[in-house]
Amino acid sequence: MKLYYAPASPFVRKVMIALHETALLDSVELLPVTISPVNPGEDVPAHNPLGKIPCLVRPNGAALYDSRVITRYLDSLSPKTALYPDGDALWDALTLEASADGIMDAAVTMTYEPRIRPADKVYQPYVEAQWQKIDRSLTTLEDRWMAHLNGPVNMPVLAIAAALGYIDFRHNDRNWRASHPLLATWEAEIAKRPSLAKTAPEA
Ligand SMILES: N[C@@H](CCC(=O)N[C@@H](CS)C(=O)NCC(=O)O)C(=O)O
Repeated sequence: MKLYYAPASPFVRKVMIALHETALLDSVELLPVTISPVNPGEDVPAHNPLGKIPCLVRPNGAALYDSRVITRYLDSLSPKTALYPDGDALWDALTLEASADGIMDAAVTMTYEPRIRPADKVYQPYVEAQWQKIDRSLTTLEDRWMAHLNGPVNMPVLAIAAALGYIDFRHNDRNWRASHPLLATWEAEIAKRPSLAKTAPEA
């Protein structure tokens, strides 16, 4: 299998976490790419018309995207691990993962906005609205999801940790820990897990 990859992408990190958790890292060739919404290059769109990573190319040449499809595929290849719960618990788990992905989407948009637009075209209220999405989500995690986060470690729980890691990596100036102490305490502990420690983005 081949994975179109960039170490700074939180969505790619989800896949890397899943590869560590399932012990499938050796079965994947990492293909580093540098892309952006205005410069997708040629390789990624040839497999994913959306031009986004992560994109996993299976041995038969068929591509899988997006991150939550790839993580579920990797889980299916590894019967000994359970990255997703069975039964009714699946729906909450998928909603938690959607929260992580939504936080990442907003945080990645905040990163792209000043990088891609000329300085005089950056629309700051749009950037602030992205942060509000994140801030509301972190509050909701503390209000409603701590039991899940402190329960069995599965892919959605790890995805939340990856989302917080990306905020630290790109938007540390927002100081999210000050207003979300429960999450801060939780994050400090789970960040020690090898699949997270080995995939942390480096400045
Ligand atoms: N929903 C997608 C989001 C993937 C995504 O936005 N990846 C970013 C990199 S962090 C990307 O490829 N951006 C290029 C673009 O938006 O065209 C997933 O879960 O994989």
